[in-house]
Amino acid sequence: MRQYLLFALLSPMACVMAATGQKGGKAKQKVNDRKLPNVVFIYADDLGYGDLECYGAKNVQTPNVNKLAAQGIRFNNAHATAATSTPSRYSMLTGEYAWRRPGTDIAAGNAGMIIRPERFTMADMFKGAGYATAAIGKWHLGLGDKDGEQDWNAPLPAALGDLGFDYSYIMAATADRVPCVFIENGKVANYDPSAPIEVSYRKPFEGEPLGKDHPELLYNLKHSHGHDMAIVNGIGRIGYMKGGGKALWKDENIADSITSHAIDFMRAHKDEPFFMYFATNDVHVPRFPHDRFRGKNPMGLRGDAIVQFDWSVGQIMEALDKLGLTENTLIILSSDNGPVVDDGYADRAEELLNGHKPGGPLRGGKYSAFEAGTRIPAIVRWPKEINQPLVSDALVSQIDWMASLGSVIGAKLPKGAGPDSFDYSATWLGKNQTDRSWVIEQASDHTLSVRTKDWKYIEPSDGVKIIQWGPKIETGYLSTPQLYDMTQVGEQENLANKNPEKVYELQNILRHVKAKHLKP
Ligand code: NG6
Ligand code: CA
Repeated sequence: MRQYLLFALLSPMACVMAATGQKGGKAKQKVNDRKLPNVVFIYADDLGYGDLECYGAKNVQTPNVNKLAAQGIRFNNAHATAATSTPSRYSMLTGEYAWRRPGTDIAAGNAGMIIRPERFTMADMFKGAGYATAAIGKWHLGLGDKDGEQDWNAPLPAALGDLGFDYSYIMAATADRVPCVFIENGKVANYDPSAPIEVSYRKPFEGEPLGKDHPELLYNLKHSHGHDMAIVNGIGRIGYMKGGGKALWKDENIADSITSHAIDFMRAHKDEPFFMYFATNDVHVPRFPHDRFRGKNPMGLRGDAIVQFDWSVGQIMEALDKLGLTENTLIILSSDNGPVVDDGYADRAEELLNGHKPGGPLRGGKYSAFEAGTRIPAIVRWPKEINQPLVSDALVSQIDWMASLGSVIGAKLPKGAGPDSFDYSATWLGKNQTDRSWVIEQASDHTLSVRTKDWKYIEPSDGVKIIQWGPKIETGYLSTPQLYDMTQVGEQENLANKNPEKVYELQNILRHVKAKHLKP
């Protein structure tokens, strides 16, 4: 994104650097005296509002996340923009609501790049301000120019470098989708020339056994719905795949692998400001954590995956400590969407909950228009600036990270960049508890909701009431308007008929947001 370097050169921080003769932000200043903080996103997958001990989880210990929360701001009313991964991540990284863009729903592993190279992203913003940038872990926003036309045996023509990430070590989509290999800077990591890779989401490859025909080969995990195509590491996947050889991942090593790459990146860039988007596979399906976590938690594999996530968080924190970077590193820990229990594998997550509520007291779950779909845990720690730990009740949305962090680092965004993102940095840093006037939430069938501090309006939808393909989740879809009093937990009583003025008011907000990039 060369055109944006100009903006970097014009940004206040870049001017300071130019004046002091520092090149590209590679300041030799002491880290803690530096103006620009390192920024680390720890982005969990499908981790629910009730899944962490510091959010009230009872059957699982998350000491590292607890510690992070105790040293920073823990948000009680934070929202992702969508109830599934691809649109949620698209919105967060571009500052534009995904529902404005066709083609931003749950992506296949061979989807072409969904954020197009010309688009200004959060990573471009950091890069432009002199940061070293990295994306590590789950990507799920497509790779290469076109759907289904990647040659996985050669460098991909369009990859994360075009979106502002200097370094990337990613899974193309999700762990339950082929290709089951890591991609490092646009090339398959550990590429095995003796096993060329082919991927299709249309037809199986001759001679490759499929999960649906060969349950005996599913030695690590069996599916409960879907996930019966390619078999990799004794687990059925979505999509067909051939080859890979020694490049194929082992699910039990994914957390170790991405965590060690994250630590290597931070170490390599300890003397300059860095932005690291660290997106874990935990706690998405297939849940198959490392042996040292497996079988330890009373909730089974889903609990083990939460513990493994907490371990990754602890490793990042410890590495920052060792590198002397803790003080001036801003960490944001959050999740891309709400929780799901059975999402397609027979991991006994449902039976073993033992009273644990992944969505806490909230109604619905992943995919859903109800609150548990998009209300997520969110913790911010930045010891240099946040010296008063706080539990914040402010209404906040991940859509604002771009503008808020841009304001923190003094970045100038080009015209039209991050059009739906607004500066709520004071709220995100706990300087005040100013609520966003409203947040917009997108359910998996694109039903939109408008949530204010006290009210929520869900627009009419013809979708089914309960998800039909497996997880027993209430979608929150209804063919007539719904209005809930959010001072009451659980979205129980639809007040739309009793309070038509409020319905009208929230409908009006939605109408205006749909029409233009309305400031909240
Ligand atoms: C669904 C998958 C589910 C999960 C989800 C995406 C089936 C039956 N279900 O289609 O397992 O992969 O897509 O999850 O295949 S997300 O968190 O990445 O959005
Ligand atoms: Ca997700």
